Amino acid sequence: MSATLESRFPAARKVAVGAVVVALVLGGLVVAARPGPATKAVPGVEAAPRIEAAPQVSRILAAKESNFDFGTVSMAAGKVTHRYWIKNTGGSPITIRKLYTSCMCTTAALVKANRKYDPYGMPGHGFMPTINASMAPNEAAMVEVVFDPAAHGPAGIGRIDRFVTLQTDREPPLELAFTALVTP
Ligand SMILES: [Cu+2]
Repeated sequence: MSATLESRFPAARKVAVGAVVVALVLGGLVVAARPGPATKAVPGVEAAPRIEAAPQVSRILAAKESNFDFGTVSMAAGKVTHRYWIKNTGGSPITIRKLYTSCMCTTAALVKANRKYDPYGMPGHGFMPTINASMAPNEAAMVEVVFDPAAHGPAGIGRIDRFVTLQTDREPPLELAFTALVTP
């Protein structure tokens, strides 16, 4: 585009560069001529409060770790697995209604009390199977996540971020995240 412009109008580029230089010089003069920033506090106006990090939400269904980094994952080496520990920290049972992932390259299964609830994938065409697994107070379980680095082919090379979501009958969904750097 610029090459075409230049060949048609050889002077166009020089004019554009000149305009930028003039703008910068004028801008610099304006800034230099301006009085320094007002540091005096305006009476009656308090400084904006510092924005603190969001408080930790105490969850009933809690994850021991909700972020995991696989590090470098090779497409040639095949699928990788990570297990997240989750626990019902409440005083009454909680039901995991749905379990799903953010992408077709990722599946997640719930493993608890020697039972494995199918690996679930990304919801497709509005269909999201119900898992309905109840967890007793203090009961722990594992969410077994399998990531296939080759699922996207060569287009999948690079840094990836994926999520696994658990919906319960009691509180906002629990999200488990992972990252990886996919190499050929
Ligand atoms: Cu994917």
